[in-house]
Amino acid sequence: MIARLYRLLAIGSVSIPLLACMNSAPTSTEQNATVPLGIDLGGSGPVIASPRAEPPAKAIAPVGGRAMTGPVFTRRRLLGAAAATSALTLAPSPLRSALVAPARAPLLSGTEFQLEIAAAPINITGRQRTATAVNGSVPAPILRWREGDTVTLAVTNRLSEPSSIHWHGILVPNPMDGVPGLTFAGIPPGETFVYRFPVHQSGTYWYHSHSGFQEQTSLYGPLVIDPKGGYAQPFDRDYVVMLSDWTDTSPETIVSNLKFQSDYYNFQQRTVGTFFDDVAKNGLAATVSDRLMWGQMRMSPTDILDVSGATYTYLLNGQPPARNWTALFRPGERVRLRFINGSTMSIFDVRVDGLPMSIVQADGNEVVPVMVDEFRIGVAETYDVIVQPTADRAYTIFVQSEDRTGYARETLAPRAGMEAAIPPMDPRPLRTMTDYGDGYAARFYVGHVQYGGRRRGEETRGCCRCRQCRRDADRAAKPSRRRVSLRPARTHLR
Ligand SMILES: [Cu+2]
Repeated sequence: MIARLYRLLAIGSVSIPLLACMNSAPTSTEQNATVPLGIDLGGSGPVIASPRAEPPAKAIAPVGGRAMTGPVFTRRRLLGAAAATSALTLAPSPLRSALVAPARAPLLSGTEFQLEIAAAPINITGRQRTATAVNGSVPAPILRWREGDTVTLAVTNRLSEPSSIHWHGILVPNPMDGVPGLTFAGIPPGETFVYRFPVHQSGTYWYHSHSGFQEQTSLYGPLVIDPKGGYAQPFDRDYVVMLSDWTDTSPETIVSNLKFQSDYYNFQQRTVGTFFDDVAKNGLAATVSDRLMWGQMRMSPTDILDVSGATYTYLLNGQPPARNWTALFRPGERVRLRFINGSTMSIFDVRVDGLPMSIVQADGNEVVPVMVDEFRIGVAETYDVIVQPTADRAYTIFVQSEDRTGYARETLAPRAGMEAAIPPMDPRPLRTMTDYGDGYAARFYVGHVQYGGRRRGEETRGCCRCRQCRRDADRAAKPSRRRVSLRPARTHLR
């Protein structure tokens, strides 16, 4: 009874995404975003059983340096796909749940858009659940805009509760920002809100609901804006790679459990066994002192992500790993991959097994290209990379959760149906006191759907006043030659 009461109180009336966006951005317009798109703007394809016909989508105009040669999403293809999926809805239910047809998120480009938010059946884990879809699609359609245009988006809410769409990272007039209770009143059930604003920027971004838990239930989509002056880095193919996390558990239950017990979903706690392992390795005194220090801080070195792969299925363009979403290339082509982390609260390490990546854009901003083997992407961030596979073989795009409890993957291949080996996951990390010194602040803003927030007046370095943390804070305050790279905490150069 008390637990239930607490749960009701804990969920409260505050939109979780709203908290996250407010925490991470000082203004109503967020500056860190993610979105994909591309030549074959290969979207994603979830397992939605009953998509609706979309508003007409125009063929994608070529973008980037050289002419693009990949498939283009035309109205005819779109209608064909819609017809095929409509047929699916008529199938008997066993067939329906067995079919996990790799649909693709539709690509919508131009200046006028009609988006309809509605509940839709989805099946990621083998069990039918209800997602919050846009135009019947999960992820929501890829929107492709052009810098300098003025876009008009009529968003109709077919849910039984208020909804909204927030354009993450887009510089818009305040009333167009889409944050209920802050910049507008939200979209009541059955009503349409028309967003209209000039597009002053270019890059990869995304959009999502800012109401309740609709983002966790799949209301997120890629947003790609082509630059007026063309791309600085040429590429032949362009793909959106939207990352997300799905759970059959209701988001209300997850938040309630986490508020009740912050390590509710941590199934990797240290045990008596690891205590004796550490004694054998480090000695009794050091191990006891280590345990006392963590205990004093009421923290845990295994506290990596609040919710892990035990609860989440990690999706890439709406597809679980088994579905193997595939992006095509011809050997020698330059392939732009627009990574967007549209997950609720998962941090990922991304690599293309066997290929170096050139990072050319971060959160919609062009950067001097940086070659990396792997990069870390936090919630709501976007990174554009260019890879150039020269061999006639398949490559796995491998996306591990930070705590190594699960992964999403995609295949980059010269022909459909090919598959590359899936690498083993890296060893599970353990937090150290130093990580908390640097990472603690990040942890509290990074969750896009975060249930807390950095406490006011709290220092950004040093999680407490213990000796170790004060030492870390002192060290961090001094300039260090190691802190030179653009994003030292995220870009891992091997
Ligand atoms: Cu956002």
